[in-house]
Amino acid sequence: MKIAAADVIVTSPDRNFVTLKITTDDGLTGLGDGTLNGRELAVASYLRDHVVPLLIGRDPHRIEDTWQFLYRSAYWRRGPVTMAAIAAVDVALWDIKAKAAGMPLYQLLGGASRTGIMAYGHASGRDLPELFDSIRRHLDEGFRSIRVQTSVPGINAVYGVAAQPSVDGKRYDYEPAQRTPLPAEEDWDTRAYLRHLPGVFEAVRNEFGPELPLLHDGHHRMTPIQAAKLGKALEPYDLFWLEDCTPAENQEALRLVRQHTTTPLAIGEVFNTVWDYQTLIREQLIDYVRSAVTHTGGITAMRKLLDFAAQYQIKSGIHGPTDISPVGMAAALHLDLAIHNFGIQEYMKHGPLTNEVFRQSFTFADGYLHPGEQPGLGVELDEAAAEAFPYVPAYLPFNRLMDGTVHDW
Ligand code: KDG
Ligand code: MG
Repeated sequence: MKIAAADVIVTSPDRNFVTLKITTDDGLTGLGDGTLNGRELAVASYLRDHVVPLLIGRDPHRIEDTWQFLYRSAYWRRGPVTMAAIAAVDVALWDIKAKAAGMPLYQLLGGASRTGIMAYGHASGRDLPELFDSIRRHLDEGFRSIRVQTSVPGINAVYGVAAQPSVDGKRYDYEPAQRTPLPAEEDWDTRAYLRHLPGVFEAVRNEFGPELPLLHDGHHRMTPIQAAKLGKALEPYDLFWLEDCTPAENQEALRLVRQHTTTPLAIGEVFNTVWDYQTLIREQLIDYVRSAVTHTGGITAMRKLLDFAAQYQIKSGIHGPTDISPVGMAAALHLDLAIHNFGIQEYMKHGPLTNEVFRQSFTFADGYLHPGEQPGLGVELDEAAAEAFPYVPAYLPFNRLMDGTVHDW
């Protein structure tokens, strides 16, 4: 079997997505997700201009060889654009291999290690009543684990709060990339956030009881000592995890956080290789690996990363916001089902137009996702529908401290 064609499809139903479709001379097709929020066209060009010409004529079954070839022959290693492009190829080849075998992908990864994949949803509110309503709505939709984000008094716009106003007046729900010509500017005050958040979790525990798994995303905004203080303050509320408490590219910073708190820590949605985790995993400075299959070189690389983490009792918490396409989400679900050290899966539902373009076979019921039993990934791309939604420029926001200093968003 040979690769006969590889097409890069950029479509923007509810938001932008970059999809690679590989076709073999036998007529099999495979899909891979290369979406990088706010920088989509860089991956599309990397694929179209530099990777697609290298794929034609290759044996699609040689997945490891193709991965190593793309990683090493580029000379310029790592980085989100390169690793998203490699992920798109890798996942498309796994899709083809599983279709050729007539099996859902998780079977090729060793078969199911569990019957369902526990997923968490995103609840948020500008104040406690709105937050409680949002949590209740998520429970009604079947979620059994909930991420909690709230507005902070004195701050106009905070990451992850669905109902807060956007620059262009549209409601973006949990999608932070706004379709505006320039990135939206938000404000930030860490001390105000640290004062406010423990009270929110106290109120949520009082209302919903001790059992409900609760998560929170700090979105890279704290220094190590601030993160340590927050982790300690949240201990009475028994969080499932505190995510991205610092900009974690300084792995050593997590030693300080870890010394001070037993709140479990999750990190890595902006990471793209195992090297970003070396100290974090070896020194057991985190509890959950947050990388996306889409941004970390695909199934091949994520499997190795999660196997490395398993030796240190660190579990998966694969990134699954709406900027991961249904193709990337399906790849995550097959891996989640197969690995032993599964922790939890993030699940934000895509919009109705996205679901028209990407026909999916995964299911969600009573808190658990399942990738389904279709051969391959179980996602089909309706190319005619995709064509009806051309790319729309969109940017993630950024923020400034009260004195105007640019801060971590
Ligand atoms: O594109 C940025 C989003 O993927 C990110 O802000 C979402 O932090 C996020 C999360 O935990 O889902
Ligand atoms: Mg996050």
